[in-house]
This record gives sequence, structure tokens and C-alpha cells, in this order.
Amino acid sequence: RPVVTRPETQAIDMNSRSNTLADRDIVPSEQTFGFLGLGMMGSTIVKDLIYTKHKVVVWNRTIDKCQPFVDAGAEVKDTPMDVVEAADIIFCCVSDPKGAKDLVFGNCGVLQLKDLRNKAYVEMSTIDPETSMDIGEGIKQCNGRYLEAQIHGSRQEAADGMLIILAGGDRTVFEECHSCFKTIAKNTFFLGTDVGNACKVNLILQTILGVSLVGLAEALALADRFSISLNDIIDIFDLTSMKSPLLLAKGKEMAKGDFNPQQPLSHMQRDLRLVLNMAENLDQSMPVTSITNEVFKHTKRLGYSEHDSSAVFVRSRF
Ligand code: NA7
Repeated sequence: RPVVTRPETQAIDMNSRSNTLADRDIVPSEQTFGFLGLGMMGSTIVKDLIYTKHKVVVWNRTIDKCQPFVDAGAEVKDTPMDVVEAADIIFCCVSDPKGAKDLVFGNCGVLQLKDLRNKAYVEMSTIDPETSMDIGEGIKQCNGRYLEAQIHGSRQEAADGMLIILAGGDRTVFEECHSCFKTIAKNTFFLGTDVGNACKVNLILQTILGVSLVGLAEALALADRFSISLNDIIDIFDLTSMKSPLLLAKGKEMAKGDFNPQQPLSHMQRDLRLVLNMAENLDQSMPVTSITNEVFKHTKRLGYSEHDSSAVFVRSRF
């Protein structure tokens, strides 16, 4: 088995700005915003919130990641519970449903505060509808308000302030987050007060993405077997009505073998797993998505978990 090197973790560049930010005319909310989770997405979002003069209080499991934000003007707290105490609206942006639940129900978690009157909790981590409903219920039982705000887009789109926000739950929270959403996203959609809907829509979009990437990878792998130039295929694809900016970009990454993580492969496979669980509960048959999930799972086993989802091409070429 070939040795696969992990992609380099890029340090957050506190000085880089999305080009679109200057044109957005953002008037920052007076409220204090808590932020739990300073991974690639979380840090990019918080960096821009600080730049647009929002008051931000942060926490991250690996505490070292907080320092650049403290230097830039954010306050740091020792636990998620402390962040909730210090903020009016708290965003969470961690890897998966388990992490999202730990931060709410776990030791030193959000619900340890018991009384969440005048607090709002916004879940940005990609999670399934059931997890979102559990979190929402927990927050409401403590008199807090809950919004799921799923972020659709890559790390580059986050850096460019071009995410799409899919929100559901408490409409007043959605409105109070306006200046934050305007900072990080090109579009926001409120999908109704029923918690779970935004998670469903996000996972449905991820299904389209996952299946498309595997199709693209297999087609390019076949071209490669025929020794047809992948760049030629991509140039021709660009002329067709099938083209999309994302598939063109991913095709170029596959051709170059550049799998710098924009949307990590492990996240893609997590999303497909969540999709299949959702479908299972409905007896909805999704054979193509099941196979797609197996393809991503196998690519993970080959050592490409932390690479971009486009690394699925490596497996197709075997
Ligand atoms: P990253 O860069 O992989 O970062 C993951 C973040 O989640 C990072 O801050 C982690 O803390 C944190 N994390 C993961 N598990 C836990 C648990 N159990 N408890 C506390 N914190 C945890 O992911 P991205 O930033 O790209 O993506 C984040 C979400 O946005 C994801 O759901 C995407 O789909 C959308 P660490 O620094 O490792 O201590």
C-alpha cells in the first residue's frame, strides 16, 4: 500500500479578507456572539466576524487555536458553558453530530447553565435532523432559543464570504444573526420553524455532490486508462451543458493530483452516512448513494480521510 502523506494544515491567516466583504456594508449587531469550534470553517468565520466588528467570545477543544483570535480582539473562555454565560447568541461549528451533542449535553456543556433565558444557540455543524431536534429540545427546555444554520460551501467559499446558510427554527434568532450571516454568506434561506428541515436540505445537497464526484472520478479514471489527456477531457467538458464550476474545479484537482482539503473527504463520507441513515428511517431506496458511500469509505481506508473529497479519484484509478 502506498504511503499517503497528510495534507498540510494551513495556519489561519488573520489578515486575509474576502474580496466581497468591503461591498457588503455590514452594521454589526450590538449583541455578543459566542463561538464554539475553531476548525478550518470556524476560524474563517470568526476571523471575518471580528473584522466586521462583532463582539466575539471563543472556545476550542484544543485551546492553542484560540490565541490568534485573542490577539485579534476576541475573548477566550475555558469551557462551552463559560462561553454561553458570556454571550447572547452562541454558534457551534464542530466536526460531527457526536461533537455537537457533546458540547450541549456533555460535561461543562451548554446545558450545565440550566437557565438559558435571553440566550440563543445556533448549530452550524453538519448534523442529521434527529440530532438537531435533540439539541433544539434541550435548549428549549432550559428556556433558550434554537436555530439550525447549516453552512453549505467549501473552505474556500467560507474564506470568500460566499457560503449559503440554510436555517430553520426560531425566526427571531435568524433575524438577530443577520449581520453575522451577511458577513459570511452570499445567500441565506429560512426554511421554516420546524427544526430538522435545514439539516435535511443540506444533506440532500451533499448527496448530489457526493454522487457527482464519484461519477466524475470514474469517468476521468477511464480516460486515464486510455491515456487520453485529462486536461483535454476537462477542456471539452467545459464546452458542454454538463459543466458546473464545482465539477470543473474538482476535475482540475483530480488531473493535477492536488487534494488540498476544501471539503475533507471524511466530512463527505460522514454526510453520506447521515443521508443513508435518514433514508433508512423512511425505507427510501438509495442504491447509488449507498455505493457512493462505499467508494468514499474505501478511499478513507486508503489514507485520504483528511484530503479533499476529490481524492476519491485515487481509488477510482486503482
Ligand atoms: P475541522 O477543521 O476538522 O475542525 C473540526 C472542529 O471540531 C475543531 O475545532 C475540533 O476541535 C472540533 N471538534 C471535533 N470534535 C469535537 C468534540 N468531540 N468536542 C469538541 N470539539 C470538537 O472542520 P471544519 O472546521 O472544516 O468543519 C466544521 C463543521 O462545519 C463541519 O460540521 C462542516 O461540515 C461544517 P480541535 O481543534 O480538534 O480540538
